[in-house]
Amino acid sequence: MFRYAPTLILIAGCASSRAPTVTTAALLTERPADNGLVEQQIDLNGDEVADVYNFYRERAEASRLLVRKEVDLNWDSKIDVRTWFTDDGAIEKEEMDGDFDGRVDWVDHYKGGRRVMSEVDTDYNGAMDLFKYYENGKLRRKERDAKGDGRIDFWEYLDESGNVLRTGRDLDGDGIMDVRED
Ligand SMILES: [Ca+2]
Ligand SMILES: [Ca+2]
Ligand SMILES: [Ca+2]
Ligand SMILES: [Ca+2]
Repeated sequence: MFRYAPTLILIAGCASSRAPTVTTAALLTERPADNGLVEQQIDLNGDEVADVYNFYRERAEASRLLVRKEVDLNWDSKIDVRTWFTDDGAIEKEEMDGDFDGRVDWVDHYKGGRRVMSEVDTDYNGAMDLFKYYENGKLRRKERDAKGDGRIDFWEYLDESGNVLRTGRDLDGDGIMDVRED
């Protein structure tokens, strides 16, 4: 049997580029956290274990500011998505654990609320191996560390429509492009 806490709250601070999310949720606790932040623990599925953690900075002249949000998507008590926000409420960075093993395998970096770069661990071995660069929100360059030696060995450049313009490869493992195909 579920017990619902009387507090209904709006989960604020969604990225400006996304639709706002309104959820009925139970506020479990609110307490001081590190760095002078206030930590809010929220239960979404009624088991009285926190699934969302919001970290706020109090401000004297304005309403408090959401600086970080952490979400446990699969309710195993391990955080799967962490999102950081700038002072003007835009998303700054988001990291995800897509296979729920407790290790981050995707990081998105934003500037002015727009994604500029993504790091991906495509084989979930703990090392990022795909780097995607965006301009005006569009993917324009991919870099791959296919061999997993920490050096880029494959480059792909795309035009504004997403067509591949040219590719390049490093063959001898020094991280410098040896072959280029236009
Ligand atoms: Ca829960
Ligand atoms: Ca989890
Ligand atoms: Ca992972
Ligand atoms: Ca990897």
